[in-house]
Amino acid sequence: KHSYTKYNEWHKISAWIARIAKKNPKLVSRIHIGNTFENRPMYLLKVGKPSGLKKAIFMDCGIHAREWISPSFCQWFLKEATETYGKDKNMTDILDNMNFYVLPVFNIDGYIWSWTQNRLWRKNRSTISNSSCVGVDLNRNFNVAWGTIDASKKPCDETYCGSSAESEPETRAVATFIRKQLSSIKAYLTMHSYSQMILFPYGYSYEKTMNHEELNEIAKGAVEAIESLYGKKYRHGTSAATIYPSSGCSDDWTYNQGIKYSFTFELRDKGKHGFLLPESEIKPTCEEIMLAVKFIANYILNLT
Ligand code: 0X9
Ligand code: ZN
Ligand code: ZN
Repeated sequence: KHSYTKYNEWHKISAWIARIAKKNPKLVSRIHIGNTFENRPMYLLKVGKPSGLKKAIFMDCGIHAREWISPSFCQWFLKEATETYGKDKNMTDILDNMNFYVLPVFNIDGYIWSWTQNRLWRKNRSTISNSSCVGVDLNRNFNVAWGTIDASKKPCDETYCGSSAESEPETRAVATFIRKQLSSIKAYLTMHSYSQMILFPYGYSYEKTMNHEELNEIAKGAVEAIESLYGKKYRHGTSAATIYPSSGCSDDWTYNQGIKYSFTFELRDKGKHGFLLPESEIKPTCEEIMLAVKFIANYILNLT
């Protein structure tokens, strides 16, 4: 039986992805969107009751290898969706009226590396010609202000942005899928750790977006929902002003593609354990983040 309160190795997550789709055929399906640098298949889980034209929310986890709590949340989300659909009124409402596209692990090769070779690995595992260093920071590889701020052109750096925007197969797979589904995708959520924040565009500039006030209100509501459960305080604000400015990030790219509700979550904790968050904190973290995701889903649902 799949454990949602332990960190799972990739081979377990991969088997679970196949199983959860098979066990819930009326609610969950598996979509192949591409392959990683090391040629592993990347699957999205599409969650929602099938019906005609529906809004959708795209959510990814594990773009950075070492941020293990992030894939744990995507797994938890699927567990909650499949176990409470038809029982919990709000979850039923949400999944009757919209789809979620969930990518449980964005950076599979890096995730495996963080289990087997280097727990604090961040990047993917692509090899680079003329360099012995490995890996591109996938959250610097999107085609938005690419290679400008807090991004390195040096392959040995942690924030190496790649040889060009979307140079990496993982980035390309996600960007291609989102471009194809732009008419339905209303919100984009990307899960990171750590520091307890809900961030929104821009990250590559201190300018405010067109709907800055609205994004701020949504993020505020989401952090209040989080605090209501275990009292954990998350900060909210633009990426540039709240965490630090950076370029080539997925949330800014989706925003500029027209997905006006794009958020980056930085999950627990605030540095005591950092990336090495103990397994005892998986359940409470996932529970509080569920409230924030449902808050945003309800907001999107109520848009006319
Ligand atoms: O630097 C990042 O990629 C994210 N933080 S992390 O510690 N998980 O690496 C923050 C990205 C925030 N979004 C933008 N700057 N657009
Ligand atoms: Zn991250
Ligand atoms: Zn602790």
